[in-house]
Amino acid sequence: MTDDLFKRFDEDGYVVVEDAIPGDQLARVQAAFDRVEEETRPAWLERIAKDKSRGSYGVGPDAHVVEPILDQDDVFIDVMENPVTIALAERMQGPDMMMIDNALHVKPPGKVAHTRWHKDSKIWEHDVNEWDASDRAAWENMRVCETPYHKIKIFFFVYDVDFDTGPFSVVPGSHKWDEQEIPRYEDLNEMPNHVRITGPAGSAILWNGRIWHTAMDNTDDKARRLLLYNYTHFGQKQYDWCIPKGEFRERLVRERSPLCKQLLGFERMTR
Ligand SMILES: O=C(O)CCC(=O)C(=O)O
Repeated sequence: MTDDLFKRFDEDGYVVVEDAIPGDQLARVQAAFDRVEEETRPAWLERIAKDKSRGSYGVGPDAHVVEPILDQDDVFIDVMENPVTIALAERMQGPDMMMIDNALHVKPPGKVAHTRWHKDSKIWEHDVNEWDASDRAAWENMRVCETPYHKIKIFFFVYDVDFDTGPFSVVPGSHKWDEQEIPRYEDLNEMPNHVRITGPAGSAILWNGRIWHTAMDNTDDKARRLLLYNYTHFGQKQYDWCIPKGEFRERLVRERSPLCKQLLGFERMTR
């Protein structure tokens, strides 16, 4: 079962895991998400009244985005180190995973896609020669694919995402294609062989950052609500605004697990 999942992840460049967030935690995630969405909505509305441009993760008239999210509630840190998704991701990425950014993402009903078909990275693989001997040995013990991934993004469905809810969509297998240019389509649905990724609340999508992807128009009568986490390798660039600082950082250093501190980019955990 798991072997099949890793094979699909490697060949298709993405995989969906249902129930990644267990039921009791999902209720806490939803409560925290709803609160943050409510509290930040006035500022988002003010922004889009003045400025129609799109920023990071498509923030703008078609998407309400809050980043970073970790300092808004500790449950968002728990999701960053979700044991199910991290255990899967590190067997494709290696022992030195680190989070580089995170966001809360609301795509209100009736809004058009906040992005076009694109890929996030130029490369799909991590060069094992960039690791020291102990990381290379750890990789040999954990790996389930030939070549470690450079970047894995993990999106969590906070509420159900259906075909019409502007789902995150991909072209399976495109993460390994040589083409540098992605064809432009006015109608995003014209992309051949694309897949709209749907699922119930609590599901997670793990995907290689080089896969061709987009969001679709939200033609549903409900919002799409996701938590987004982006992981590369320890020591690589993190977005400064996503690095916890000051007293928040000190508390995390005192309270959180070695894995969490590695994912935050503070220090490598020992294995
Ligand atoms: O919101 C979406 O579904 C698209 C996300 C995206 O384009 C990205 O993470 O690079």
